[in-house]
Amino acid sequence: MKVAALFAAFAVSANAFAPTSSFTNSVSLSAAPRSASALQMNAAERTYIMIKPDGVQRGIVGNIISRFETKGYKLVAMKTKQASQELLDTHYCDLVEKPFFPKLRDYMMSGPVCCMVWEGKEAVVTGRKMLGATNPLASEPGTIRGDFCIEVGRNICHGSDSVENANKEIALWFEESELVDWESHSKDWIYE
Ligand code: RTP
Ligand code: MG
Repeated sequence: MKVAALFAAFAVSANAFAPTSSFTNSVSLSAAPRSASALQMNAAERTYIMIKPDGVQRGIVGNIISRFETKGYKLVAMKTKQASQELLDTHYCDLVEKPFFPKLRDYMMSGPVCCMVWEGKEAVVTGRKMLGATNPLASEPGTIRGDFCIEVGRNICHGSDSVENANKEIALWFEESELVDWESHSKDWIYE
């Protein structure tokens, strides 16, 4: 009997130190302005991040992955790929009429790209902040472009600019079966 009581007491105290379940508890314990489903949707937001051929050639892939990992985002898919002209025409469909587009397409086809899907709360807008401004000379130090490049035509990494475009780009570059739905063991240490 004494052993059982001791075990029960230990279970209660151990529970006090355990991280709480992220989404359900944060919604029920606080007067959060968003609904549980909105919070869950937000935490599952996905962005398409693509390291361009210069980033791959210069060996910056690991550093960029590390930034997204250590921020707390979850890697849902990753692969290297040689982009085709058709794929790039679709991906940059809003830029095909721009005078710089032929150069952009040649640059993007000059070697393999590294395609990734990262998931987490506000992944799209935060991914863009982590990338920095399109022109690397205008990018803040500490951002990917601010730290690693100089020219707009060699700006090493792409990031989706809206949730809508992220979903389109993910569907363009990945098969549905390549997106892995998994639960991070760190989630309760990243989200309250
Ligand atoms: P990205 O799509 O690659 O993430 O870049 P972004 O949103 O910051 O910029 P966007 O306007 O979408 O331009 C796409 C890429 O085209 C090249 N660019 N060159 N020469 C130029 O004036 C010029 N402007 C844009 C850059 O590589 C830019 O990232
Ligand atoms: Mg863009």
